[in-house]
Amino acid sequence: MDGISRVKRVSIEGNIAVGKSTFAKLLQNAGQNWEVTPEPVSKWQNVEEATSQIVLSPQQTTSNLLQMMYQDPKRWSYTFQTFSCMSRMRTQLQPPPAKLMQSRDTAVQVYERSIYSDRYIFALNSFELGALNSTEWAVYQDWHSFLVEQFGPKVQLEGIIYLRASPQVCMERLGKRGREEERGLQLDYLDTLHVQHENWLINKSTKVHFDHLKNLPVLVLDAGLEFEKDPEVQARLIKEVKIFFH
Ligand code: DGT
Repeated sequence: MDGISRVKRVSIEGNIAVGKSTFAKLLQNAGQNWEVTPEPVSKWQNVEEATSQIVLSPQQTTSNLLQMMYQDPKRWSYTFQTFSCMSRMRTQLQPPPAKLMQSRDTAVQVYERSIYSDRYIFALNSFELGALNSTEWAVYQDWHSFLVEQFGPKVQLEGIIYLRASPQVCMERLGKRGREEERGLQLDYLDTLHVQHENWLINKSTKVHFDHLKNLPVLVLDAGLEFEKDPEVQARLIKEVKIFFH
């Protein structure tokens, strides 16, 4: 087996503000054999800075696509999904760092979310809420399937960690962190995203289109626990992950 195929690729999934980044940092610190690639939220908050080809004229302001999407979902959700999925695709296509490939023990590359939650959580939800119309949803699915099929094993995962918490708990955490763009978010929206996560990862009732996703191991962790500041809870959760992906 070569170095790349020995590295397991795992994504952390869960509702907005459940604590994916916090948990990812814990995993990163849990050992040499774990590498985390954070989600590029800052790219969505400043599109031009993220795209090196674009030169701004002095009058032009930068685009905060996250904010635009929340302010006018019908106008901007499709654009948002193309950009978020493209940035996730880029992340998943990057080869793992050398230290993981040289590792003798199980090495794990961890992503915060994935091209699969882009589709089966957010794009699907946006379609069901009417923020993507049926044409946009069809076009999205067409290029998404095409890219996943073309890239094949390079963008496949070996597992998912689902940080599961009630939408109420996520709403509280969202309020505490106070991200400007999310100010107007309502509990209803987190409810719909919670249902999408449950349908995909627990009930398995979401219709997925890729064979490798159908039997993907999913580790469900109780993220309703206050793990951010409690070292005992952290140690317990990390142990569960290590046993699962041994
Ligand atoms: P964490 O670490 O669990 O607190 O996670 P967050 O909330 O920092 O990260 P995430 O991925 O749940 O979402 C970041 C923001 O971007 C949040 O306002 C939701 C939004 N977002 C992320 N991905 C998508 C997407 O594919 N579509 C849409 N419409 N919104 C997205």
